[in-house]
Amino acid sequence: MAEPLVIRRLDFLGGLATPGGWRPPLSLPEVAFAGRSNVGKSSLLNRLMRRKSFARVSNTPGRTREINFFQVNDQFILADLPGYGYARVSKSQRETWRPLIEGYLRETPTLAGVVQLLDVRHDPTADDRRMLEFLGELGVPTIVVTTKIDKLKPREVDARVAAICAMLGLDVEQVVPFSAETGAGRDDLAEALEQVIAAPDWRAGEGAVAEGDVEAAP
Ligand SMILES: Nc1nc2c(ncn2[C@@H]2O[C@H](COP(=O)(O)OP(=O)(O)O)[C@@H](O)[C@H]2O)c(=O)[nH]1
Ligand SMILES: [Mg+2]
Repeated sequence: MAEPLVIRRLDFLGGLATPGGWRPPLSLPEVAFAGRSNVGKSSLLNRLMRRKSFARVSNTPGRTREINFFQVNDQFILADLPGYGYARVSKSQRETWRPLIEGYLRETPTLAGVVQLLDVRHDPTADDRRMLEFLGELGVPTIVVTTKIDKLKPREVDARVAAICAMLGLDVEQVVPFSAETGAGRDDLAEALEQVIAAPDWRAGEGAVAEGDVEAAP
C-alpha cells in the first residue's frame, strides 16, 4: 500500500504571536497540534513530516510562544501550537497560551481538526483535561496521540492507553499510540490526518436548517 501523506512540499508561513494578530490568510484546511511542553511534539512532527525543519523553526527562541504555521503539499496548513504547562515560567507567562490557543481554535473557520498529544507514561494534567474539554465543547474533530510508547513494553502500552482512555472518557479506537524514536504510529496518524482534512466541515451543521426540518407555514 502507498505510504499515507508523502511530504512533497513544506513551507513555513509565519507565526501568530498575540490573540487577533497577524496570521496567514485563511485558505486551506488547518490542523492544529497541541500538548504540554516536552510531550514530544517537535519530535512527532519531524517524524510525521520526515523533516528536521520543524524542530529548527518552532524551537527558535521567540517562536516557541507563537502558533507557527506550515503549509504542507499545498494541501493543508499545519498549526504548531505553543506547548503549555512549562514549569519554569511564571504563572502569568504560563497563562498567556490560553487566550492565544483558545482564540485561534475558536476563530479559525477553516480549522478541520486538532491533534492532542499526551505522554503515554503520565496521567493527563489539569491543563490537558481543560484543553480536551475545550475541544469537546467546540466540537472540533480531535485525534489523541499518546507519545513515547518506546519507553514502555508493548503490554504496558496497551494498559496505559486503556487507563488514559478511562480517565478521559475516550474510546481506545480514538487514540493513536506513537513513537518518534521507532516511527511506530506514523502511518496511522497520517491516515487519521488525511481523513480529518477530507471530512466535510464539522461546523456546517451549526445553525443550519435542513430542508426537511422546515415546517410548512400555516
Ligand atoms: N524515547 C523517546 N523520547 C522522545 C520521544 N519523543 C520525544 N522524546 C524526547 O522527549 C524530549 C522532548 O521532546 P520534544 O519533541 O522537544 O518535545 P516538545 O517540547 O513537545 O516539542 C526530548 O528529549 C526528546 O528526545 C519518543 O517518541 N521516544
Ligand atoms: Mg517543541
